[in-house]
Amino acid sequence: MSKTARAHTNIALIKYWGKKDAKLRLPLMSSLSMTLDAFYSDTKISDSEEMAFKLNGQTVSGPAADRVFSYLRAMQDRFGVKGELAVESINQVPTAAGLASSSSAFAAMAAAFADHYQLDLDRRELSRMARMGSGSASRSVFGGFSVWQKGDSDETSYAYPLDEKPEMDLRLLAVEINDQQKKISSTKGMEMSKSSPFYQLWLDRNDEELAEMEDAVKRGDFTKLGSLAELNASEMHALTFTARPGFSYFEPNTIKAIKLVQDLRQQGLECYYTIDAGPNVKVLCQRKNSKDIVNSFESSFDRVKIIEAGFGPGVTLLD
Ligand code: 2P0
Repeated sequence: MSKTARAHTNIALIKYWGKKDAKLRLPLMSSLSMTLDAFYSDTKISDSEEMAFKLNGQTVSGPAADRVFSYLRAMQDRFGVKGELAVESINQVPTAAGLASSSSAFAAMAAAFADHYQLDLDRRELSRMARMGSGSASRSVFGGFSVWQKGDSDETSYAYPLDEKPEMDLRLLAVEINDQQKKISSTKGMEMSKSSPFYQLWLDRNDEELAEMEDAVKRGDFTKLGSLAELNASEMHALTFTARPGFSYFEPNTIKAIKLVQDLRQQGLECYYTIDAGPNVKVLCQRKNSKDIVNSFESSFDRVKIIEAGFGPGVTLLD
């Protein structure tokens, strides 16, 4: 009897934004993330008469199902196993909240697949498998802080844990200011960004930014971690504005949230923003300030949903 695999989403503090190999999902840069406790995916795989995919109890068809099926076929080829499979997933991630649900989804899928076929895999192998489904999923195999080293081949591109049980006081406020589905997928946005005149600089800075972030994590230095994360996210979005043709994931309220974070910091409420491939803003802060920051957002925006998260665990099988 197959078990359900649970994986949590992660938020990149040093971001993955560019592929060297689209098929293998090999990145052009290493990335570092925080796995979150508040958002996760549960996935179970069982034998079936035909390939089937249910998400939150609803049968899925079309491109989303095709992506899952072609992933499963690729994994079957990889491990020399066969059969038709039914995938049942529950996503505890607000739809399009700007948190990559694909990170938890494919990490859980990889672990469920390994469990279904009783493959005895270590977490490095699971991370490589998850990477093939969605790049950021490679990092969700681990809890706390993890690093996805870019590597230069399928064998060498995987995530590893940096600190799975951090003692650092770090909270993330996921601020949902727009629940519309993003118009430009991450895969497409990454490709378009390569035309930015700053793209080479983005790649050249990766080693130094990663080393500095690792140092901030090791020393538990919130100020350094937050300011580096904010800078890295701003650099990523600068690529979208300066791509030819230019584009942006920002909405007017994204800018408003950025300015609010800057104002709060001026007022002594220390916080930093990071933003992924969508309009929503994630605020990094410490426990002592989270309530005041939430209150400021609620009084500055008409309709805003905020979910607070801390460190989450790596992928597990549920009993
Ligand atoms: C990240 N993002 O490091 C970056 C930052 C979004 C912005 O990884 O194309 O779903 O499936 O490998 O992992 C989101 O993209 O991309 C992402 P694919 P993925 O978290």
